[in-house]
Amino acid sequence: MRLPSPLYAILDRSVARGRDLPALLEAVLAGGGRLVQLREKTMPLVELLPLARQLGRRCREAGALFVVNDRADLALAADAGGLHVGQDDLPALEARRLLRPGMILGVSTHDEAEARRAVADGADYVAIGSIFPTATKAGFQLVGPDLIRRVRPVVPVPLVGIGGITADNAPTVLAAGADGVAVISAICAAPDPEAATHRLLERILPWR
Ligand code: TZP
Ligand code: MG
Repeated sequence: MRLPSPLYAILDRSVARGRDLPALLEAVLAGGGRLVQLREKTMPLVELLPLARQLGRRCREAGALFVVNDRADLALAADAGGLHVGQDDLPALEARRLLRPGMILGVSTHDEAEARRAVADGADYVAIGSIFPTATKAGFQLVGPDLIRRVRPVVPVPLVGIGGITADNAPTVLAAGADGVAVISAICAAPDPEAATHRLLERILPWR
């Protein structure tokens, strides 16, 4: 599997400065983003499901891949294109068994062993982080770009760096061997999320 875009835009209301997620998604799409994740940790599922369906529909219309974070039930119910799980979520092997054919599965990892296991368990891509310090995830584990360098030769699926990534440092992550970068605050907290998306892509695309 090839990522549809080297920029993975993660929509998270908690850093979005009061903007709603449909508005943020419009900005991301207008800025050229084509790989989008819904990351929402606190909204009751009964409200989250219609929101996920709305975002997913809009992504499909725009030719973007829509991935749901954390919850396989939500990804399935919302007809998302994929699911992203961390080490404390439903194990990748179990998630893979639940997903429909064609849905993609991403797994967050923090060391080489986790990355290898993710692939063995059916991950279509592996996220590695936190690459840089970040204010977005409490208790983040700092791994640095060096972990990408070490995992790259042993993992055959696309690798995505995450954590503290900006337009300025994204090239460092790609130079270490990542296929893409995932960002939350660099887009969601930006004064102009459309311009931020565009600028990130501008910095990233020469590395493809
Ligand atoms: N996993 C590792 S770091 C991180 C996650 C979800 C937070 C990334 O957020 P930001 O704002 O792009 O640093
Ligand atoms: Mg999770």
